[in-house]
Amino acid sequence: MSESTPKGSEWAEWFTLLLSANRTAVIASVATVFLVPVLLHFLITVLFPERKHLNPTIIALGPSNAGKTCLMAQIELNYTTPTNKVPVETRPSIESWRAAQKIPKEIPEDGEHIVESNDHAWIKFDTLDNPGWPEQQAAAIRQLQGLLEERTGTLSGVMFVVDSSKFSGKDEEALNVVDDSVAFLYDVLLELQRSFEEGKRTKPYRVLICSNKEDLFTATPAKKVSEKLEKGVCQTREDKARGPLKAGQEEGDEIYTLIPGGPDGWKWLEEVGIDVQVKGGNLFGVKKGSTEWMNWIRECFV
Ligand SMILES: Nc1nc2c(ncn2[C@@H]2O[C@H](COP(=O)(O)OP(=O)(O)OP(=O)(O)O)[C@@H](O)[C@H]2O)c(=O)[nH]1
Ligand SMILES: [Mg+2]
Repeated sequence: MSESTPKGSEWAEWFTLLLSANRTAVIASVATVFLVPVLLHFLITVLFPERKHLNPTIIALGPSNAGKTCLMAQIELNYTTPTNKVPVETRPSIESWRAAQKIPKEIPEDGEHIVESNDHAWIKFDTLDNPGWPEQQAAAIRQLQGLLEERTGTLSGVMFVVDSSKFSGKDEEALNVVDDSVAFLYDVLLELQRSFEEGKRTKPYRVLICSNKEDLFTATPAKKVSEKLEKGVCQTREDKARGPLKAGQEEGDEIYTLIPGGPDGWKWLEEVGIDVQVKGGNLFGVKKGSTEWMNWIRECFV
């Protein structure tokens, strides 16, 4: 034992001092009692920063008026309310909206609903709905980036909702909707590719393109919507690669774009960990059709 180490008798003296009615000892003891928990709390919060969103999350993205809010509002109600009473409501989306949701582990036949008694029969998750106006899309992308920054597993899937009734129109409004859908989808896929390439995840990111509003007679079949979007995304990649330089970029700078490939039914994106599926459906109309979307959500949690 070194010279400076207190011997047994010295320890006893210290101990006696701490228990004595000495003023310094009382102050030291009180300070220790109050300061140690504060210091411990400080150390723990610095060493293990709190995660903001612990729940697995499905994020809803896509252009305005596509039906994201209606879809997010209806997920849980599909199974907890008799089908003929499920309200399909929307509200103006001004900012992101996080909601706790649940769907049954076993998807019931179309038209049935489940009674909420057995807690183990449900998959619980959050949805994060985002407004889709062009000026709000950057904020929506930031929400996606936030989820990608969390520890692996927080982002369970991306539901990219589009309005299929606008995909065959030749008028300016319809053309704008398609262009807007393509541009937004490109940005979403680019973020997922970046995250995968940075090694933030080994499992593929799941993306479901919900080709909504199939109840309308002007609706384009989901396969055609998919082809149009994929062709547009590939075209956007080419345009970005040789497009005008952005602020901070210089001639010769490499521009980060989606990987080459396609269109081939979105398979080219598998290489960068993105699994894209496209399914048609509708939230309104006599025969409501969101079963396939619900099945896709369920598969996100297998
Ligand atoms: N016919 C039909 N209309 C639908 C369907 N789904 C949604 N709508 C209507 O589409 C409009 C837009 O729905 P929202 O859910 O608010 O759209 P959103 O994507 O959330 O739009 P933003 O919040 O502006 O980005 C509403 O008037 C809905 O009633 C559908 O399946 N069929
Ligand atoms: Mg909305």
